[in-house]
Amino acid sequence: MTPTQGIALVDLDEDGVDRAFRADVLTGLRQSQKAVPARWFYDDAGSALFEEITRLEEYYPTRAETEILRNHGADFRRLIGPGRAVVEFGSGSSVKTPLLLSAIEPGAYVPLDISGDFLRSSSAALARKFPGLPVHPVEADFMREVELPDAIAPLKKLGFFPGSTIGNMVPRTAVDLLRSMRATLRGSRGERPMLLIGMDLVKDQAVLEAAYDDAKGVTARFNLNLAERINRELDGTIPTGDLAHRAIWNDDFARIEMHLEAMKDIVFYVSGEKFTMEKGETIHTENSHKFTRRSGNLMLLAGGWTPLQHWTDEEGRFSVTLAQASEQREAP
Ligand code: AVI
Repeated sequence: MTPTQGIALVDLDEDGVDRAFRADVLTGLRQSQKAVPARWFYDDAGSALFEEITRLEEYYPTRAETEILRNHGADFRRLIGPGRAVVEFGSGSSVKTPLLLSAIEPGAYVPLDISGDFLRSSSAALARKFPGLPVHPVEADFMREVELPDAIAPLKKLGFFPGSTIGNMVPRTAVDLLRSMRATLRGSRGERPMLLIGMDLVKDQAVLEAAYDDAKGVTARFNLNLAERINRELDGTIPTGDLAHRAIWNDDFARIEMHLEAMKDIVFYVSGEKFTMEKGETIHTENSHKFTRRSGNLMLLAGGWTPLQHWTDEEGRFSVTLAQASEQREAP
């Protein structure tokens, strides 16, 4: 894979339409189980709605992970040690990132994000909070191997991937990402990078379904915003009033699935192409996988990372795992 850095990440056509968005939507809507990749949730409206979700009573993951980061700073300091370059996959949260950085005395902070604007504003805020800490934002798609700035080449690396965003990927993609993170973080002198990763845990189905179908309807608006975005950006005519938000626990795959379900037979157009949905048919918009300590460990191992330590919040709802890049060959 070619490392990415500083390339144009959003490819717009002559009408200003994001080509990758259109391709993903049209391909997804042509399938027998209609599906649109969850990464397209996050336009400005979707990102603001996600922020609102993180503050909802029912949505425990953000609070539970913050509790872990707040309570285990001394462990992180002991196991990770000072002087590492913290490479965050995503722009960083104003609460979680400072908790980690103030616990471990890092040598540098490198946020990686595909969205340049958000990356620059969150990096500037962080640099103000930690004067003296070198901050090197990199605009890149972290799903692929990324070339890190030369300035941090001498430092050992710690990858930071909070939020259980790994759970939004199907296992094959999650393992591909873990492998490319390993390639991004590996040092030239063969030192083994570390990774601190958040994973949401399997729990009572009612708690999970409520977290993805809250009483105020914010998650429903977040889900429907995807259809509205298709209408706004791709000349869509989806009758969003005829779609209902669904959050369903899939026990075989240990994941919450979000869907948009047609409440009656509908016909609509996207970028000039005609689509139909029968009453009860859905567009699958998101998977949010939940883990156990063992299933999380297995996924890390499959991606080339050896788990070292695992923490949960007091109620055992969410986990943070510290892992280290596995030796190339492990017996047996
Ligand atoms: C970003 N991601 C980890 C969230 C999750 O919990 O899967 C996205 C989300 N979807 C609905 N609510 C929150």
